[in-house]
Amino acid sequence: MRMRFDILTLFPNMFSSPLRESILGKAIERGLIQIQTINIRDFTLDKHQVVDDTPYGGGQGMVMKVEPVARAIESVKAQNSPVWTIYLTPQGTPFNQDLARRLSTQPHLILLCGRYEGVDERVKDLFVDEEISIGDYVLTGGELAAMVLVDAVSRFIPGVLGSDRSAVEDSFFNSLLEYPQYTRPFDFKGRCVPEVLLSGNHSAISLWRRKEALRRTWVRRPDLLEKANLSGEDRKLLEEIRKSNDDCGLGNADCAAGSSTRDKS
Ligand code: 4FV
Repeated sequence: MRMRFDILTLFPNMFSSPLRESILGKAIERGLIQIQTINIRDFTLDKHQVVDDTPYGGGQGMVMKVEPVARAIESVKAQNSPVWTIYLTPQGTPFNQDLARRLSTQPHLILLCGRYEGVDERVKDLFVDEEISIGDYVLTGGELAAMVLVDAVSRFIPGVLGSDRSAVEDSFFNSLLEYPQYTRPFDFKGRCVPEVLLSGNHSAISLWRRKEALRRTWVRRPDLLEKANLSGEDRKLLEEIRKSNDDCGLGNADCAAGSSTRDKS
């Protein structure tokens, strides 16, 4: 399975390097994903190539004109179908791993990047299938949001993460935060790697990792615990974590985070 992204933007050069490096770069070389940038300004008909205008009703800033965006979208749709058109905007559906996985089932996405105060509302009425936000903050343009989406979605394309890895194992897959990771050296400034990780006892290791993922999620993102599908074992571990937290009476983070590294100093 391969996936195509057509990115409509006023700044196509922004995409030259970020999407050509490392994993995504290799995925493009291997034809697993195709990324095409389209300059909306190329779809203006006037000699000044005007793409924005003042807002009806007054107010600050400029609005992207409907005609150039409409022509650009129609040019992509004319060559390909089916196409699912996404507009990146703070007013959109919050982007997350579940949404990334769903979008990865689409063979072809158009990503429309806004600038200024955004696009004329009629672009959304006539052409946009879904509005998506990468977070509750305002960017200068939708381009960075489009890159985030391309990266997160492409990880679900078989082969993009390499044969042995699949996005299915990721944290957030079962909406828990990742457990702590360690590599050599064993002892850094007196802080040592938890011995269980060197024990070779795989069930003990996966139990330790599950408990640390639950602990970290409980401490940092209790909202995720609500929607996590927890097993009976998980609930028992969570009880131990809560109890160990109450017993030591220390602040949440210190105690809850206390168990991972042992200070040898
Ligand atoms: C954004 C976001 C975002 C708003 C005005 C572009 C900017 C400008 N896009 N998630 N947050 N877009 O801030 O997706 O047009």
